[in-house]
Amino acid sequence: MFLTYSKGISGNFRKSETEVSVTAPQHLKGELMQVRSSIAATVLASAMILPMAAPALAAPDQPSRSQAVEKKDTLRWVAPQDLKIGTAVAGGGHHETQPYPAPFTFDQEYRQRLAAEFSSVSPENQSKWEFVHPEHNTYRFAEMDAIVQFAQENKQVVRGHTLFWHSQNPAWLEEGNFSKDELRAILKDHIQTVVGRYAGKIQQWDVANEIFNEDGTLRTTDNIWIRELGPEIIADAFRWAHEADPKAKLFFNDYGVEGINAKSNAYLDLIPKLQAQGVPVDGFAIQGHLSTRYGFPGDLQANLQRFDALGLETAITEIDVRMDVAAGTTPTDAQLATQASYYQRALEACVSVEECNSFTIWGFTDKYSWVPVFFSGEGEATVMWNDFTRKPAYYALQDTLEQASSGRGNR
Ligand code: 9MR
Repeated sequence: MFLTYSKGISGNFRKSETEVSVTAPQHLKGELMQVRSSIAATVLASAMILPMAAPALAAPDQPSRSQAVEKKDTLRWVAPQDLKIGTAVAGGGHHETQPYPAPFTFDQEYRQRLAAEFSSVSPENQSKWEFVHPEHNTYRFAEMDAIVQFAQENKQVVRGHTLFWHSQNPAWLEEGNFSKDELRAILKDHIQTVVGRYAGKIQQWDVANEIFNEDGTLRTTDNIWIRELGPEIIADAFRWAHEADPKAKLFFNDYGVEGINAKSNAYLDLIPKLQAQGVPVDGFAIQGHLSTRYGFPGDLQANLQRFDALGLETAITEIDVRMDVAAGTTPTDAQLATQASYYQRALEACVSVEECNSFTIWGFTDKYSWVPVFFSGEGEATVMWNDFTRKPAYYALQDTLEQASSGRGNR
């Protein structure tokens, strides 16, 4: 299922490099080979004033007023109440020879920022098949349970990710030679077990992830469910999820659908057809993995708008903006400004669309980011440096949220 490639890890911040070997998931096959990662050896003191422990907050969407002095500078504080501002919770990924960090379990500053800055959290890998269902009859819920509990304690919503995907499936499933009936039963059991466990505690589920190819055709070869059970199984996945948690909003989620193109057109075509059959689809989510190598997708807002016009919720679910950074160098001011403008324009697009209610960044600090592990020569894709200090991109988001709050009202 995985291919092997090599990468270098700098033991100190963009200094020495050591070649090691890691595996890349199927869905990134062919995309990435030589990669480089920079990880700060030490965490510097934060410039922000924050409480020592992740607090239990008083209001459903914002920190309590009594902590206003410390908190009102954060993203969730300045965001409009009807817009969730989220992040992936790092952990559980494919960094086999560089054990993927799970900072949520040990990094207190990470946890404090996670609580203080965000009103929505997404398990980066901890609710994917491979992680949560490692053996046929074994579920592994501890990590996801902890994230959901943390979210509840900090008045955050959770985006579940994901139930129906071609990647990060366990070997027992992909190589199991199951009959069609068995596969169908396995999928139903998985969806109802996982969604049912967290019923009432998940705001949005990415039910189906990345089901289309770039040309708008269904992934009929690499998606085991579509290949073995036919496209009709997509509707069943949504139905089973809805049965297990009628309150959760159920989404399609994909990358490469930021603009109006063959892939996003395919979703625009599919979703109304499913809805006409009574299939409970609530939303369309755009991941937003961007690179400054390419222009900003200027039709993002128009694209979101046409899904909104169908009566769907929309969301940006995984945005990051990577840039070219040679080993031993730091991004230039111009690079940082370009990155900031991409984040800002994406957020502006979302806030301009009525039912775009959730904007999630795929990790908030370069200290824990999937990007340099997967993209050779690119990195620095998040809004905070390794030491949690804020980049121009952070302030661009903060300013945009502040403006959106006055525009959308309801503070
Ligand atoms: O960030 C995730 C990383 O830790 C994993 O190793 C990787 C493996 O596929 O998946 C990353 O998250 C992906 C997300 O689940 C779906 N959209 C693309 C994301 C980046 O690959």
